[in-house]
Amino acid sequence: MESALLVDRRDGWTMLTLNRPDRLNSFNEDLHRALAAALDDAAADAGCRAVLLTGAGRGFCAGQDLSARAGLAEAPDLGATIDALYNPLVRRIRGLEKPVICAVNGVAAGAGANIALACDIVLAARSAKFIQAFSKIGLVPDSGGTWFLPRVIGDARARALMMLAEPLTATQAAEWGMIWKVVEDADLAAEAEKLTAHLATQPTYGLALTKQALNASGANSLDAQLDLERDLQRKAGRSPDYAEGTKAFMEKRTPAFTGRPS
Ligand code: T3D
Repeated sequence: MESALLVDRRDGWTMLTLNRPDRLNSFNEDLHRALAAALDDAAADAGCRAVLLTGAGRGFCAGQDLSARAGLAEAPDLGATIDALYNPLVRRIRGLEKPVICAVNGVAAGAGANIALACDIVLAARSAKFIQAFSKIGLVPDSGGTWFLPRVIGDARARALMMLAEPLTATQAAEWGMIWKVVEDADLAAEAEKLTAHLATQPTYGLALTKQALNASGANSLDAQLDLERDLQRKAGRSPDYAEGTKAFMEKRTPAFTGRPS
């Protein structure tokens, strides 16, 4: 049987492909476990300096695999799966000390849409759509959606998307600031790989500190954030990449970053 997740280690970065195309890459437990293990491997591997997440086939991810949920004799405890699988996934992506790029190659629905939003930089194919599908089956948006979406597109738009479950085109998502960029379908894979390969040559430690600052900003006052920036900048200033970056600037050459903290 083919693996639910394809892991492709490239030069300095790793591509993770959700691989259940006939179920639009919806999540079952196998896929959750494989993705968690692959993200942990990427975290532990100093040679991996960026991660690209995408989907196989015509969809990115349709959220939870509903075939495991329909027709059950007893109501399932969905809080338990959120606790055990979805919340740890979002925390892994946000907490990974390297950039996570998401290439949304097709429809992203339910948790699939919100997992894309948890990534650091989101590119989407022109034909892709984002659907907060939860209300269609009586559920609440999860995987951080109610946290991410009002922050990135505003409360009014987030509420309507979540209550109506209408598809949002990739073009509109980019216009609303929900994602970084829309790319023509035929160009998505190459563009996402190029971007990830570029990020893998950048000052990984500094990017991890940047990610830490951005992750904290949603809950911090300006004062607290200024203090955090000071503390993180102190750490960045002691990194070899900062020494290399300033030296290369003065020598008018491209810096050769190692990505290491020391
Ligand atoms: O349960 C918990 O643990 C709690 C956590 C919940 C997190 C969640 O994500 S809840 C939300 C779950 N997701 C959805 O409600 C989305 C369901 N899917 C759709 O609404 C539609 O498939 C799409 C709008 C995403 C795409 O529509 P379309 O017309 O392009 O494709 P399709 O024909 O509906 O789907 C293609 C196939 O994929 C189809 O199978 P078939 O008929 O060819 O054998 C369809 O059943 C299957 N599929 C799509 N989404 C899912 C799925 N199978 C299982 N689970 C799915 N989520």
